[in-house]
Order: sequence, then structure tokens, then C-alpha cells
Amino acid sequence: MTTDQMEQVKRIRTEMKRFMLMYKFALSELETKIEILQEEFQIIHDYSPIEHTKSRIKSPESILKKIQRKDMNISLTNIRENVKDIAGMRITCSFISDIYQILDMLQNQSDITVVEIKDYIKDPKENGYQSLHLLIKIPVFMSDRTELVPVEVQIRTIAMDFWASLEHKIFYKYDQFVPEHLLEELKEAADSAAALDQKMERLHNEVKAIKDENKLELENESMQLMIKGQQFTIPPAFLKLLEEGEILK
Ligand code: 0O2
Repeated sequence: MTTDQMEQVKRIRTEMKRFMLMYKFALSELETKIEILQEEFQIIHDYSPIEHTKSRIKSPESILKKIQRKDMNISLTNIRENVKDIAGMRITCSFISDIYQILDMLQNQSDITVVEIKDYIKDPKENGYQSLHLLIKIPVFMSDRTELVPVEVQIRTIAMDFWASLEHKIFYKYDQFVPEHLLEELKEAADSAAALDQKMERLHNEVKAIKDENKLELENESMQLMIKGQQFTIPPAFLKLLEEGEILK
């Protein structure tokens, strides 16, 4: 290899690293945002709409496959403009209402733009797949520029997630040619998962109503706050002052 060629390879590698890093940083920023929202929500509402989150960067192999599927030349510009799920985050919730609560919270973040919403909960896919897909853009502040980086966010319940992971495994096991009887059973399982989600939502609402009633009765008691594993007690007198607006003046 000539010196020029070696230089060229080095330049491509550096460009590629910078390119992938952008997506990694976008995910780190989103993870921090979600952590803050989760902790704030937990403290204020004594409950978290997020069960867990998982982030991933699409492998170069999958990126190339997608570009080839779209019949395009392989270039960073083509990848940037046509592969929108290089950075992906999956958020799993207990209840369907949590999913839309998270959508609201993300839409209220002034630096996040929700570019696209695909609601496969209101309109499930033919095979039964349910999930809320968002394409968001999040700013990443680098040393020499700011980039608006796309991230695909999939928000789903535990039941939807359980179904999707099994369906994904079956799909790959059969190299995409799944026997008809399995497709039918998967569709039935998706319907059962959807029915379970609806039942859980109803139960959740009933329990919430009881909790809200009890909360009124506990008004005079001290308040416990858990922040980063540290427990704080706010005494009734302090809460009373807050109520009377003395402390917030
Ligand atoms: P991976 O490995 O999960 O990243 P596009 O992304 O625009 O090319 P499309 O179909 O318009 O394609 O996007 P859509 O509908 O938003 O779905 C993209 C992702 O949703 C998929 O990513 C899956 O993760 C998930 N998904 C969509 N449909 C199904 C389904 O029927 N079953 C399961 N298990 N997952 C689904 P990738 O790129 O396929 O792969």
C-alpha cells in the first residue's frame, strides 16, 4: 500500500469513528434525559412510567444491509440521510397510558424534536405487532459543531415487548419463512397480549383511585422522599408552611 493509500484509509477510519460517535453521544444524552424524567416522575407521583430502557447502536453490517436493500451507494451521506435508526432506544412500560405519558414528556423537552410518530398501538401491524415508534432529533454539542442526530425510540408495554422478542426470534430461526400455523399462533398471542394490557390498565386505574383516596387521609403525616437511595423526611409543619405558601414566597 502506498503512503497516499494509507493516509486515505486512516482518514476514512477517523471519519467513520466520528460518524458513529455522534450516535453514541445522542444516545447518552437521551439516556440522561430519560433518567431525569424517570426520577422526577417517581418523586412527584410516587410511581414510574418506565420499567426499563435499552439502547443500541446499529451494527455496521446491518447499516450496510439496509443501504443495499434500499438500492443505494454506500456513502456516509447516504447512510446519514436514509438510515434513521442507527441510534435506537427501547423503553418498556407497565401500562399503555404510560407510553403516551412518555410521548408527552419527550414532546415537552424544548431541545428534542419529534419528527415522526408511528402508532402501531392504535393501528397494529397485520402480524399483531404493537409499539409506539418515534423518530426524534436530539442536539449533540461537539467541540467544533452542533449536530441534530436522529434516534429511533420504540415505546411498548412489557407484554408487547415479550411478544416482539419471541416473534423476532422465530422470524430469524425460520430465515423469514415462518410456517403458517406459527404465524396464526403468533397473531393469537398478540391478541392475548393486547387483552392483557387492557385488563392491567383497568386494574391499574382502580388501584390508582384507591391510592388517591388514601393520599388525602395521609395529608397530615410527614412526607418521605427517596433521592438517589438517600431517604429524606419532610415534617408536617414544613409541609403546612409549603401549603400556606410561606416557603414558596
Ligand atoms: P432492528 O434489529 O430491531 O433494528 P425502516 O426502519 O424505515 O427501514 P420500517 O418498517 O418503516 O423500516 O420501520 P418501522 O415500522 O418503524 O420498524 C422498524 C423497527 O421496528 C424494526 O427494526 C424492529 O425493531 C421493529 N419492528 C417493526 N415491525 C416489527 C415486527 O413485526 N416484529 C418485531 N419483532 N419487530 C418489529 P429493524 O430494522 O427491523 O431491526
